[in-house]
Amino acid sequence: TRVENGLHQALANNEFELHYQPIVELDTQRIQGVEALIRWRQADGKLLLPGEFIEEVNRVGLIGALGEWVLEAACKQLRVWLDNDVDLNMSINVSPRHLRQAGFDELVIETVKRYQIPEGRLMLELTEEVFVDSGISSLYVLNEIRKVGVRIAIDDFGTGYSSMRYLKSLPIDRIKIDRCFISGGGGVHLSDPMITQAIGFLAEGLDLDLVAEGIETPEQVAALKAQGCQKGQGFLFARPLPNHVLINLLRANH
Ligand code: G
Ligand code: G
Ligand code: MN
Ligand code: NA
Repeated sequence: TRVENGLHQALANNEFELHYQPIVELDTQRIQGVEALIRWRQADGKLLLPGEFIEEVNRVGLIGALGEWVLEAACKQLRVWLDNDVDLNMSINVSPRHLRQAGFDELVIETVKRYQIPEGRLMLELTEEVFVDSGISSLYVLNEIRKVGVRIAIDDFGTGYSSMRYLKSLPIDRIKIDRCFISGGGGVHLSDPMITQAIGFLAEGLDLDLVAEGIETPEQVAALKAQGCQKGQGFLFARPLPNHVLINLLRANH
């Protein structure tokens, strides 16, 4: 198809880029990490967001190739940051379909070793569907990846088939509360304070790191802090930024 050709060319021509959205400590606003989000810079300069092409990439069977590009680009950037004393953790989004492909664990382990990524610096964000019904083999893959110090987050938590039964035994390090419970209603207050509180209890009881997504107002920060949530991400702090803008922001912040 036309899209398929376009994607192959885009990969060959390096038309993809990663932007980085800060993840901050709510108490101090210190930036402790970033989430990498892919963009497609087309030949005419137009920037496409993942919502405009990820589904198509999946459909034409190129999600593995794209996921491999993202992993490589993220680890390369992380290595540059670490070599320049930029103290950041990196989270990347992984498509469930890519995770299920044979060799995904070897790919991650090989890449992390080649860039000498220290333990705890790289995190993979996966949506709940991965954990609910993808079975034993995905769990094996996640365990192998964790052995080399790569962490695992459940993304968009609360919107999928959150299974309390599996949560306890799964190889997970972090829960990311979906932004619909934070700013989904459009008001200045938390959209769903009861739900954020409940997820907070769950994270604390299971000893999981917790990040609130989609924070847009100071009122939401105050309410989350009062509930014990210590990390957040959202337009209030920063949008996804190209590397040079992120670096300037870090300089201004420290
Ligand atoms: O800004 P935003 O439009 O960047 O991201 C929209 C969605 O696209 C998010 O749900 C995110 O999980 C997904 N996404 C962003 N970057 C990547 C990526 O590198 N790989 C995959 N598989 N999904 C991504
Ligand atoms: O599904 P995932 O969590 O990976 O999605 C990240 C997406 O959320 C990106 O498209 C990013 O641009 C968007 N996003 C990040 N912060 C905010 C926010 O504060 N408000 C809104 N509406 N979207 C946000
Ligand atoms: Mn994400
Ligand atoms: Na999310």
